Amino acid sequence: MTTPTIKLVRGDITRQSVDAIVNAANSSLLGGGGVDGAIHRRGGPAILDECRKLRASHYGKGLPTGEAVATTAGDLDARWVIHTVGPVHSESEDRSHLLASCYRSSLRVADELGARTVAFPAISTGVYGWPMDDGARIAVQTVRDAHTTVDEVRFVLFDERAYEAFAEQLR
Ligand code: AR6
Repeated sequence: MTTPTIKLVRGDITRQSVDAIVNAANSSLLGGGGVDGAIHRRGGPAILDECRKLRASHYGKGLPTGEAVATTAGDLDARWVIHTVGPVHSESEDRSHLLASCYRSSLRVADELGARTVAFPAISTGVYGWPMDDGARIAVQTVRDAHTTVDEVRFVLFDERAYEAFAEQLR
């Protein structure tokens, strides 16, 4: 157990070559827009097949917010996709612990799988409305504090603003 090396990459998470790609999913596990849509499109139907089976066997009520579960990565250049459900941002309630839990749970699943390199998107900062600076702070802090057998965590940021927000946290 150690703390992983953190790398920042600007680009598309579905183009990464890593052991595990983390998906910012929703609790249905049946796909959606954003990263989720991109992963299912490029990864092909094997991922959705396994998600459906997981729903039937374990998550009839959906995967709870902050938890994570792995499937095959289908046609992606990875061994696994780890699906996690970020919290929807709220002005009236502090849900930071749930966002931190996404990163922690995903790393725990990665440990169980034996994944050494893991790519994360900026969970909850798209459709789920989390402010980018705060999302970056929680992501970097949580990974820095993690005890894991993962060697490298790669944050894959889609645009310059996201990249800068994460870079600021590493300065
Ligand atoms: N690679 C890397 N980052 C990306 C990519 C990509 N290909 N595409 C988008 N992003 P989002 P959420 C960035 O909306 O906020 C889905 O419908 C994006 O710019 O994908 O957790 C699910 O099914 C943003 O910064 O995830 C859920 O219903 C970040 O990834 C819901 O959206 C996350 O944006 C989850 O919302």
